[in-house]
Amino acid sequence: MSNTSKKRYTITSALPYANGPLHIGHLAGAYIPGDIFVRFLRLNNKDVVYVCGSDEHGAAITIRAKKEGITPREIIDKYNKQIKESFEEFGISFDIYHRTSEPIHHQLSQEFFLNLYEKGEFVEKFSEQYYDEEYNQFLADRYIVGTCPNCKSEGAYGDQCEKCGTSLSPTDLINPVSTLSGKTPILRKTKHWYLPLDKYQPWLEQWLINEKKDVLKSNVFGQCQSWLKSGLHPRSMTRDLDWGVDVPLAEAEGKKLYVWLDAPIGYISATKQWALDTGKNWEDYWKKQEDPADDSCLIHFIGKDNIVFHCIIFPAILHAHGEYILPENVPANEFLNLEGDKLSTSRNHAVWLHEYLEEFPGKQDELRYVLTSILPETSDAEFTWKDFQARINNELVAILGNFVNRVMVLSHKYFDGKILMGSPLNEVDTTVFAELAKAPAGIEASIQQYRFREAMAQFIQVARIGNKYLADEEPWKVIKNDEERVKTVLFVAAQIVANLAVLAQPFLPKSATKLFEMLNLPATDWAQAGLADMLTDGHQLGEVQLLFEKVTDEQVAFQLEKLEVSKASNIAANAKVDPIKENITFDDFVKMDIRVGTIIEAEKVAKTKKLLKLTIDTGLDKRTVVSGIAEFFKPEEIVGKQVSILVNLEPREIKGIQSQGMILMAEDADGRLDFVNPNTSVKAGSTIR
Ligand code: B3M
Ligand code: ZN
Repeated sequence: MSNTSKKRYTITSALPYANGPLHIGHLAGAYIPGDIFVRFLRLNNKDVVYVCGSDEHGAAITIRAKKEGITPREIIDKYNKQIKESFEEFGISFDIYHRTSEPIHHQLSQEFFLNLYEKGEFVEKFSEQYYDEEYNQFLADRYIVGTCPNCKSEGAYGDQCEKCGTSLSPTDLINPVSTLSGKTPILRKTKHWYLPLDKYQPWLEQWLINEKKDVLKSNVFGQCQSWLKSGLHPRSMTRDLDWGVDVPLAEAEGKKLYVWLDAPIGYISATKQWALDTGKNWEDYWKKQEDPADDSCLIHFIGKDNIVFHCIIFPAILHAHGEYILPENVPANEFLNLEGDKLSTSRNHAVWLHEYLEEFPGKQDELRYVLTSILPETSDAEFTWKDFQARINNELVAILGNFVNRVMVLSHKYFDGKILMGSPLNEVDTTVFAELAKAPAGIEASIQQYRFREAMAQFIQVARIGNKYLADEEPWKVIKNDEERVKTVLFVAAQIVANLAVLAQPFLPKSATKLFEMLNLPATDWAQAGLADMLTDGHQLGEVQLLFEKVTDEQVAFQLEKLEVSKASNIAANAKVDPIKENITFDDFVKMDIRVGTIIEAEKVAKTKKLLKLTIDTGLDKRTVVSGIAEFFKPEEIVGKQVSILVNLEPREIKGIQSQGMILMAEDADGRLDFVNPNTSVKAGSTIR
């Protein structure tokens, strides 16, 4: 049975952490694919619920709150709102966008935990965990960083090294440091409840390797296989944290559920809330039915970093519970890179959706188009602004937009916007109709295999057929001597436009709506696609609307500049500053005699790169100082400049020259030097203190 022939569907896209805005990598990972799939199902009149929501627990939230100096509650409220708006803007058509901070979710997560607890599924274990004595807190997951034992890179988190992808425990880290206090933590005993993944390993192998081998995408299957190969270990389902869902046990006071236990349950609680709101039965979408053929088809759209949680841990939880269906598929995408570099929130190397919406107002479909065309379906992919421009200008504008516009404009010009059947169809026309009839099945097959890039390419191919048809038939020339033929050409061309409207719906929802408006046709379902008579003889078209506009070179340059600016400010922010030196007494300080002097001569010291020989009028005398500033200043530039000079430094010989004193310079982390001089001209010899 194909994955789109089931009766009922439960479709999820990963719950984004409400700890920051969304960028194009999010859209390309889990949301555009999910949305295309769901829109396709709905167009085929399937019973589907598409759920998502904010993931509002875990260290991701509390650490962000600390960084912004506000409470976790303020963080999740702020970002939940922003994320939700971005999804709405881009037409990601969730039936509900929920939040894991909602009571209904806390309750369901606790029920799940208790269900497993009462069945004796958890293994209870005391262990030594890192503890920050200054903050009185255990350090789970992202609260601790250190050197990765695998790749030796610094800054690996307590749960994962982002450099090499290895999954870690805090105690694996070399030189662990608390991200709260920056200090080395101590070990302290604590009790936790572990999910015995090792116990479920045989079952997981049977399910994943035997049943799902030909169902999962190869990148997903490969990851599962390697997890299973290296052997599963018990994983703690509780944490010593003060933010999250309370562990519902008296002896676990102050402990919270592991965020990766509660977050996927968020899919279920979201469905529950949606069912309450719409009068549906949530269990139809999540629980095993009497007849397994009636089970809902559960599909998780995610990014590759979430594969283990959706293919191994959550299924193990659902299996241990027993009443729930398992995912039919987990079509995870790989990562999207940006201009040759990883997308990064912390380095601000990203295209943020809320900024895109401001800078490209009304251009949501354009981004959907480009991202769908480059989705990282089987390997990492790359977004560049040049490519963005090229795809929009050369494909959306030049092919799709241009074709539709010509059909609309010519029909209005020649026949007042009426679609008329003129002379009988000829062979060219019937060939075009035959091609049109084939298109939906091809697109459908690609969507069923989660090959959305391919599906999109086939969609734009239909517009190509239309463009070529018009170019070959040249109605603007034929009109001079054969009006009846022109009627037919535009009749055929308008049927192609109508097909494009139907086929555009899963991919480009805003444009599809515009197309239907232009055609003066109600939106139709997928079954209409491929038909040659969507518009009847005499049909009146609507007004011409602009579908797409070209992206200008200036817009591209602006975006590239923005990325450069954040790169530069990162370099500045990452630059190390020297640590503060040991305290000195006031007496130490006043021992230094610093004056304002004026450079009256400057020349390079022969055979050196860095040294300048300066003659300085100190107000007391004229003296020679050798200074290492030649890489930054030319002698002629600095004559006449006022400087601060330490005049009572013991004279030193440098390259055979007696240097009497030292001029004070500011030096940044990259070793760049600049003068420390008075703001206005002051008398030489003035004391600096
Ligand atoms: N919030 C991780 C992420 O955003 C996590 C997904 C949860 S899905 C249940 O990558
Ligand atoms: Zn590593």
